[in-house]
Amino acid sequence: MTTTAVTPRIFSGIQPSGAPHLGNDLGAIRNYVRLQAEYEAIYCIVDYHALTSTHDAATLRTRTREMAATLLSLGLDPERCTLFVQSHRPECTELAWLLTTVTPVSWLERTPTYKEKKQNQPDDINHGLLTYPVLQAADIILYKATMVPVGRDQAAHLELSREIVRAFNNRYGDTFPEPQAVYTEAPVVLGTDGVRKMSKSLGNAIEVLADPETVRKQVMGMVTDTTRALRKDPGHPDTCNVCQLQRFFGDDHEGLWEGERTAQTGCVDMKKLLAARITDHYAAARERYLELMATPDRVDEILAAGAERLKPLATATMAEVRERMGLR
Ligand code: AQP
Repeated sequence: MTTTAVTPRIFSGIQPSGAPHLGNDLGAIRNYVRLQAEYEAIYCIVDYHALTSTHDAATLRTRTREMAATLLSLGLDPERCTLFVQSHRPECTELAWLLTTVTPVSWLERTPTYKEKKQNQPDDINHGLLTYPVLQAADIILYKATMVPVGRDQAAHLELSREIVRAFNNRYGDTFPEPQAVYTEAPVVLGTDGVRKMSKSLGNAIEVLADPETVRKQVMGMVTDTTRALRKDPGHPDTCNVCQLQRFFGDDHEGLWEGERTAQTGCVDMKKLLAARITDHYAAARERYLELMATPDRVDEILAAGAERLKPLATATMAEVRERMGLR
């Protein structure tokens, strides 16, 4: 008997580890919004995951609600998708433990994000960082999701999820479908340093719902075309992060790029324009966000309803898994 899910179901998680940025939106959230119209969509604020780097209870609670309000203001519709908090549906932690027994430690140790985190937080290399991809696999397959909208930085994790699924299915019979990553046109958004991926924790982010002055400062601090020493030097829009971002905030980027190439436009002009366009683009979402944060009970209700809606699915998967693994 095969129990592979038939209905295409998508799942994705986002950490409440700080203010959401352009990388989160262009790399993942835009796809969350688009795909909720076509598929059964489940989106999760992964607070268990955030505990691997956030250790202050009040901060985590606040950021979790802020992340929910952000996602709703950017276009998630609770009528069309299920939005919930990871720890409100804790079956994933039991499943994660069971999955650790089919996951070789060597798979986890070679994960690029684990290696990066070891460098970024050398005084706090906790066990959760190592087993992060197992919990992530559990998050996805608890709901038998087959599509996972993520940024490219998650590619290795997704591959690991697939390997874990194969290992489980080989040992206990066909239980879970293999999830596939779904990318946007901007699978990797570089940070303001122009080198590393934009990240909440690296101090190189442009926050999508920050006030206009904060956005302006973050954009004006961007590293531009490093080969362009003088204003009269021709620019290289193909490698300039500011020029690349213009693609997502207007349909005139070809013209703007030509201005760079012919040195009619300077890097500072481009940054001012980008900052103004980002602020305009997110103005309505920012307003919705402020409204939602003024009615926090409404946000909490949506999250509670989301977790409740998922209960039958989570319970059914766990019953099946326990049966297959011989747990009585
Ligand atoms: N720079 C990026 N470009 C494209 N996609 C990105 N994502 C994150 N940064 C970029 C995607 O956003 C989704 C949610 O990410 P997350 O918050 O769960 O985890 P993350 O990738 O670790 O994001 P950060 O900002 O780098 O968080 P911290 O600093 O806390 O580790 C994911 O789909 C991710 O791919």
